[in-house]
Amino acid sequence: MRVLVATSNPGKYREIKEGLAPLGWTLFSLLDYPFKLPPEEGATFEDNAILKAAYAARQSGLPTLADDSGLEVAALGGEPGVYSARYGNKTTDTERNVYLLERLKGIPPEQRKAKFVAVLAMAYPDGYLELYRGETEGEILEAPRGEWGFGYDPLFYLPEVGKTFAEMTLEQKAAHSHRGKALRALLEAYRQGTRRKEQPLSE
Ligand code: ITT
Repeated sequence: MRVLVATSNPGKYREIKEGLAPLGWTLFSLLDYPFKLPPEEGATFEDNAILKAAYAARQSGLPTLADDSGLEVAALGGEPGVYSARYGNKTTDTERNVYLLERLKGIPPEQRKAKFVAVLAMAYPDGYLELYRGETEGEILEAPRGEWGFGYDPLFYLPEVGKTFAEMTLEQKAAHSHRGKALRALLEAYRQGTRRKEQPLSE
């Protein structure tokens, strides 16, 4: 199957490409279909994932996978959530990490629980779509650790592994991450033939 992976985030694209490899699909990216994704106006990860996948499927005429994801920090009432990519109106990952650390200043380690969420939407040009969700719980450190990954990875610590996502290899991150879990749910659905066709898209 020929599938468009509609993300402008290279870190996400790399992880999705690795995760989908066992299916043997021919993947295309927004470099092959250079249009801009629509503004993310939804209130939930699901809404935004659908928005991106449905739009890109219509534009490209290909089955299209989009990912909407983010970090929910309990002590900040779930911030930055769906605003993770533009938290504090900052433009780079490093600035957003500094901003997050400022917001959590003075909050002790035991109150720095956080959750990463990823929702994958697979939209077909004929108007059907599927949703897959993955979540991973961890803690926000007081200073960044590690060089790999992207986004908030250097601050997101998994106590059971003793590493941040940025200290893990691509394979190790995939084994634990929100995106890895959502991708495995998709993989299983396609392998077992239990794909859920959720709902027709509205025009
Ligand atoms: P696309 O919409 O083009 O896919 P984006 O980066 O704008 O790219 P989102 O709107 O879904 O995507 O924002 C997700 C943000 O959440 C992302 O920019 C990171 O800051 C953060 N994020 C999501 N998954 C992450 C991960 O695995 N590691 C670190 N940060 C992550």
